[in-house]
Amino acid sequence: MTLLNAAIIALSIQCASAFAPTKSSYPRITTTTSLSETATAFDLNEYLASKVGPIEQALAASVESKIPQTDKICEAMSYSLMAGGKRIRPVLCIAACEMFANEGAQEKAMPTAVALEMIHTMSLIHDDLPSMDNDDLRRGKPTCHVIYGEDVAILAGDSLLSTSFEHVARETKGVSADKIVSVIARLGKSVGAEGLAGGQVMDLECEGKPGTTLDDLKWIHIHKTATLLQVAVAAGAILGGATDEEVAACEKFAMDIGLAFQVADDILDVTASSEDLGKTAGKDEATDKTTYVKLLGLEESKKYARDLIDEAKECLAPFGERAAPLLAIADYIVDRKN
Ligand code: GRG
Repeated sequence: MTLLNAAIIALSIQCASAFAPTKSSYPRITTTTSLSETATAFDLNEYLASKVGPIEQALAASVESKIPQTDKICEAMSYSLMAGGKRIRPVLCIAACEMFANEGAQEKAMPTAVALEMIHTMSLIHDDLPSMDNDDLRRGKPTCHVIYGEDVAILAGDSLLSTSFEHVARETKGVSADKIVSVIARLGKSVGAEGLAGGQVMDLECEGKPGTTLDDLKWIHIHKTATLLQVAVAAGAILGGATDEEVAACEKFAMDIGLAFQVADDILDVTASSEDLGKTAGKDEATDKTTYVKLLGLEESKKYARDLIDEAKECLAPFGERAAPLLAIADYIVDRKN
């Protein structure tokens, strides 16, 4: 560990509470959806504040150790799962479910919302490992392997992944078995070769490789980032009782916001501080990573992200005012500061 990394970790431990998942992690946005017929004043902050508390509670309960022998692995899982984070994927899942279900949407979607955050956290733990991105700071805290060692961190990630599927299967209530199976299949696909793992391998292959194209970059980010956001929205829609056609519209929406999410991430890497991000800023440039900012420039990247969001929002036009939370989250994705 370099002296600089040790200093960052010491500072981050002191500042950890500043990054805790509070309402203030989100910018205050009052958004008006631009779809003329459904224009709705919608307070995203109020919405997020009402969702994040129950999500945090469900997350904490999902990794409690039940026997002394599992205390260590559960502590490592909980350390990363409960380290903060914007909880975008769980919120998207619940919001999509609410768009279709007339009652009990949050209860129906919560186990999948938890599973999505478990999978996402697993990917962050593994992404930060010395053999991958080798990072010491995540969500404003030292990374899992810095605290628990590489061996336990790998196992904590693995355990979060397998527990995510178990959690959906065991805990989802009031939804038919075929819908639950469809959700689990989608979650599984989003992690494998056509999801996180495939995207990460392509990313590693392109690292420092001259000639990486926009198409390569798009493939990487669709699989590393957008696919899990897509599953979050599609799963919520399925659990809420959407038809196949409605699920397809949600998937198109989510793919666009997922890609925009990653373009925004590339932008934040050059425009935000490590303190704001809760992870090492400027890492992409330091490691000569191909990013949207590198290929398109800062201004063009901002325009691309905004265009994707506008396109995404059109997909939800058929759902009228019920789409207001998802439309507001779409705007937040490109307006966020961390
Ligand atoms: C082990 C099977 C297996 C797969 C993992 C390591 C890996 C393969 C993939 C890496 C995926 C990765 C880290 C993608 C980046 C996604 C991204 C934009 C993360 C930041 O998400 P935010 O901003 O973070 O939602 P918070 O902390 O707010 O949750």
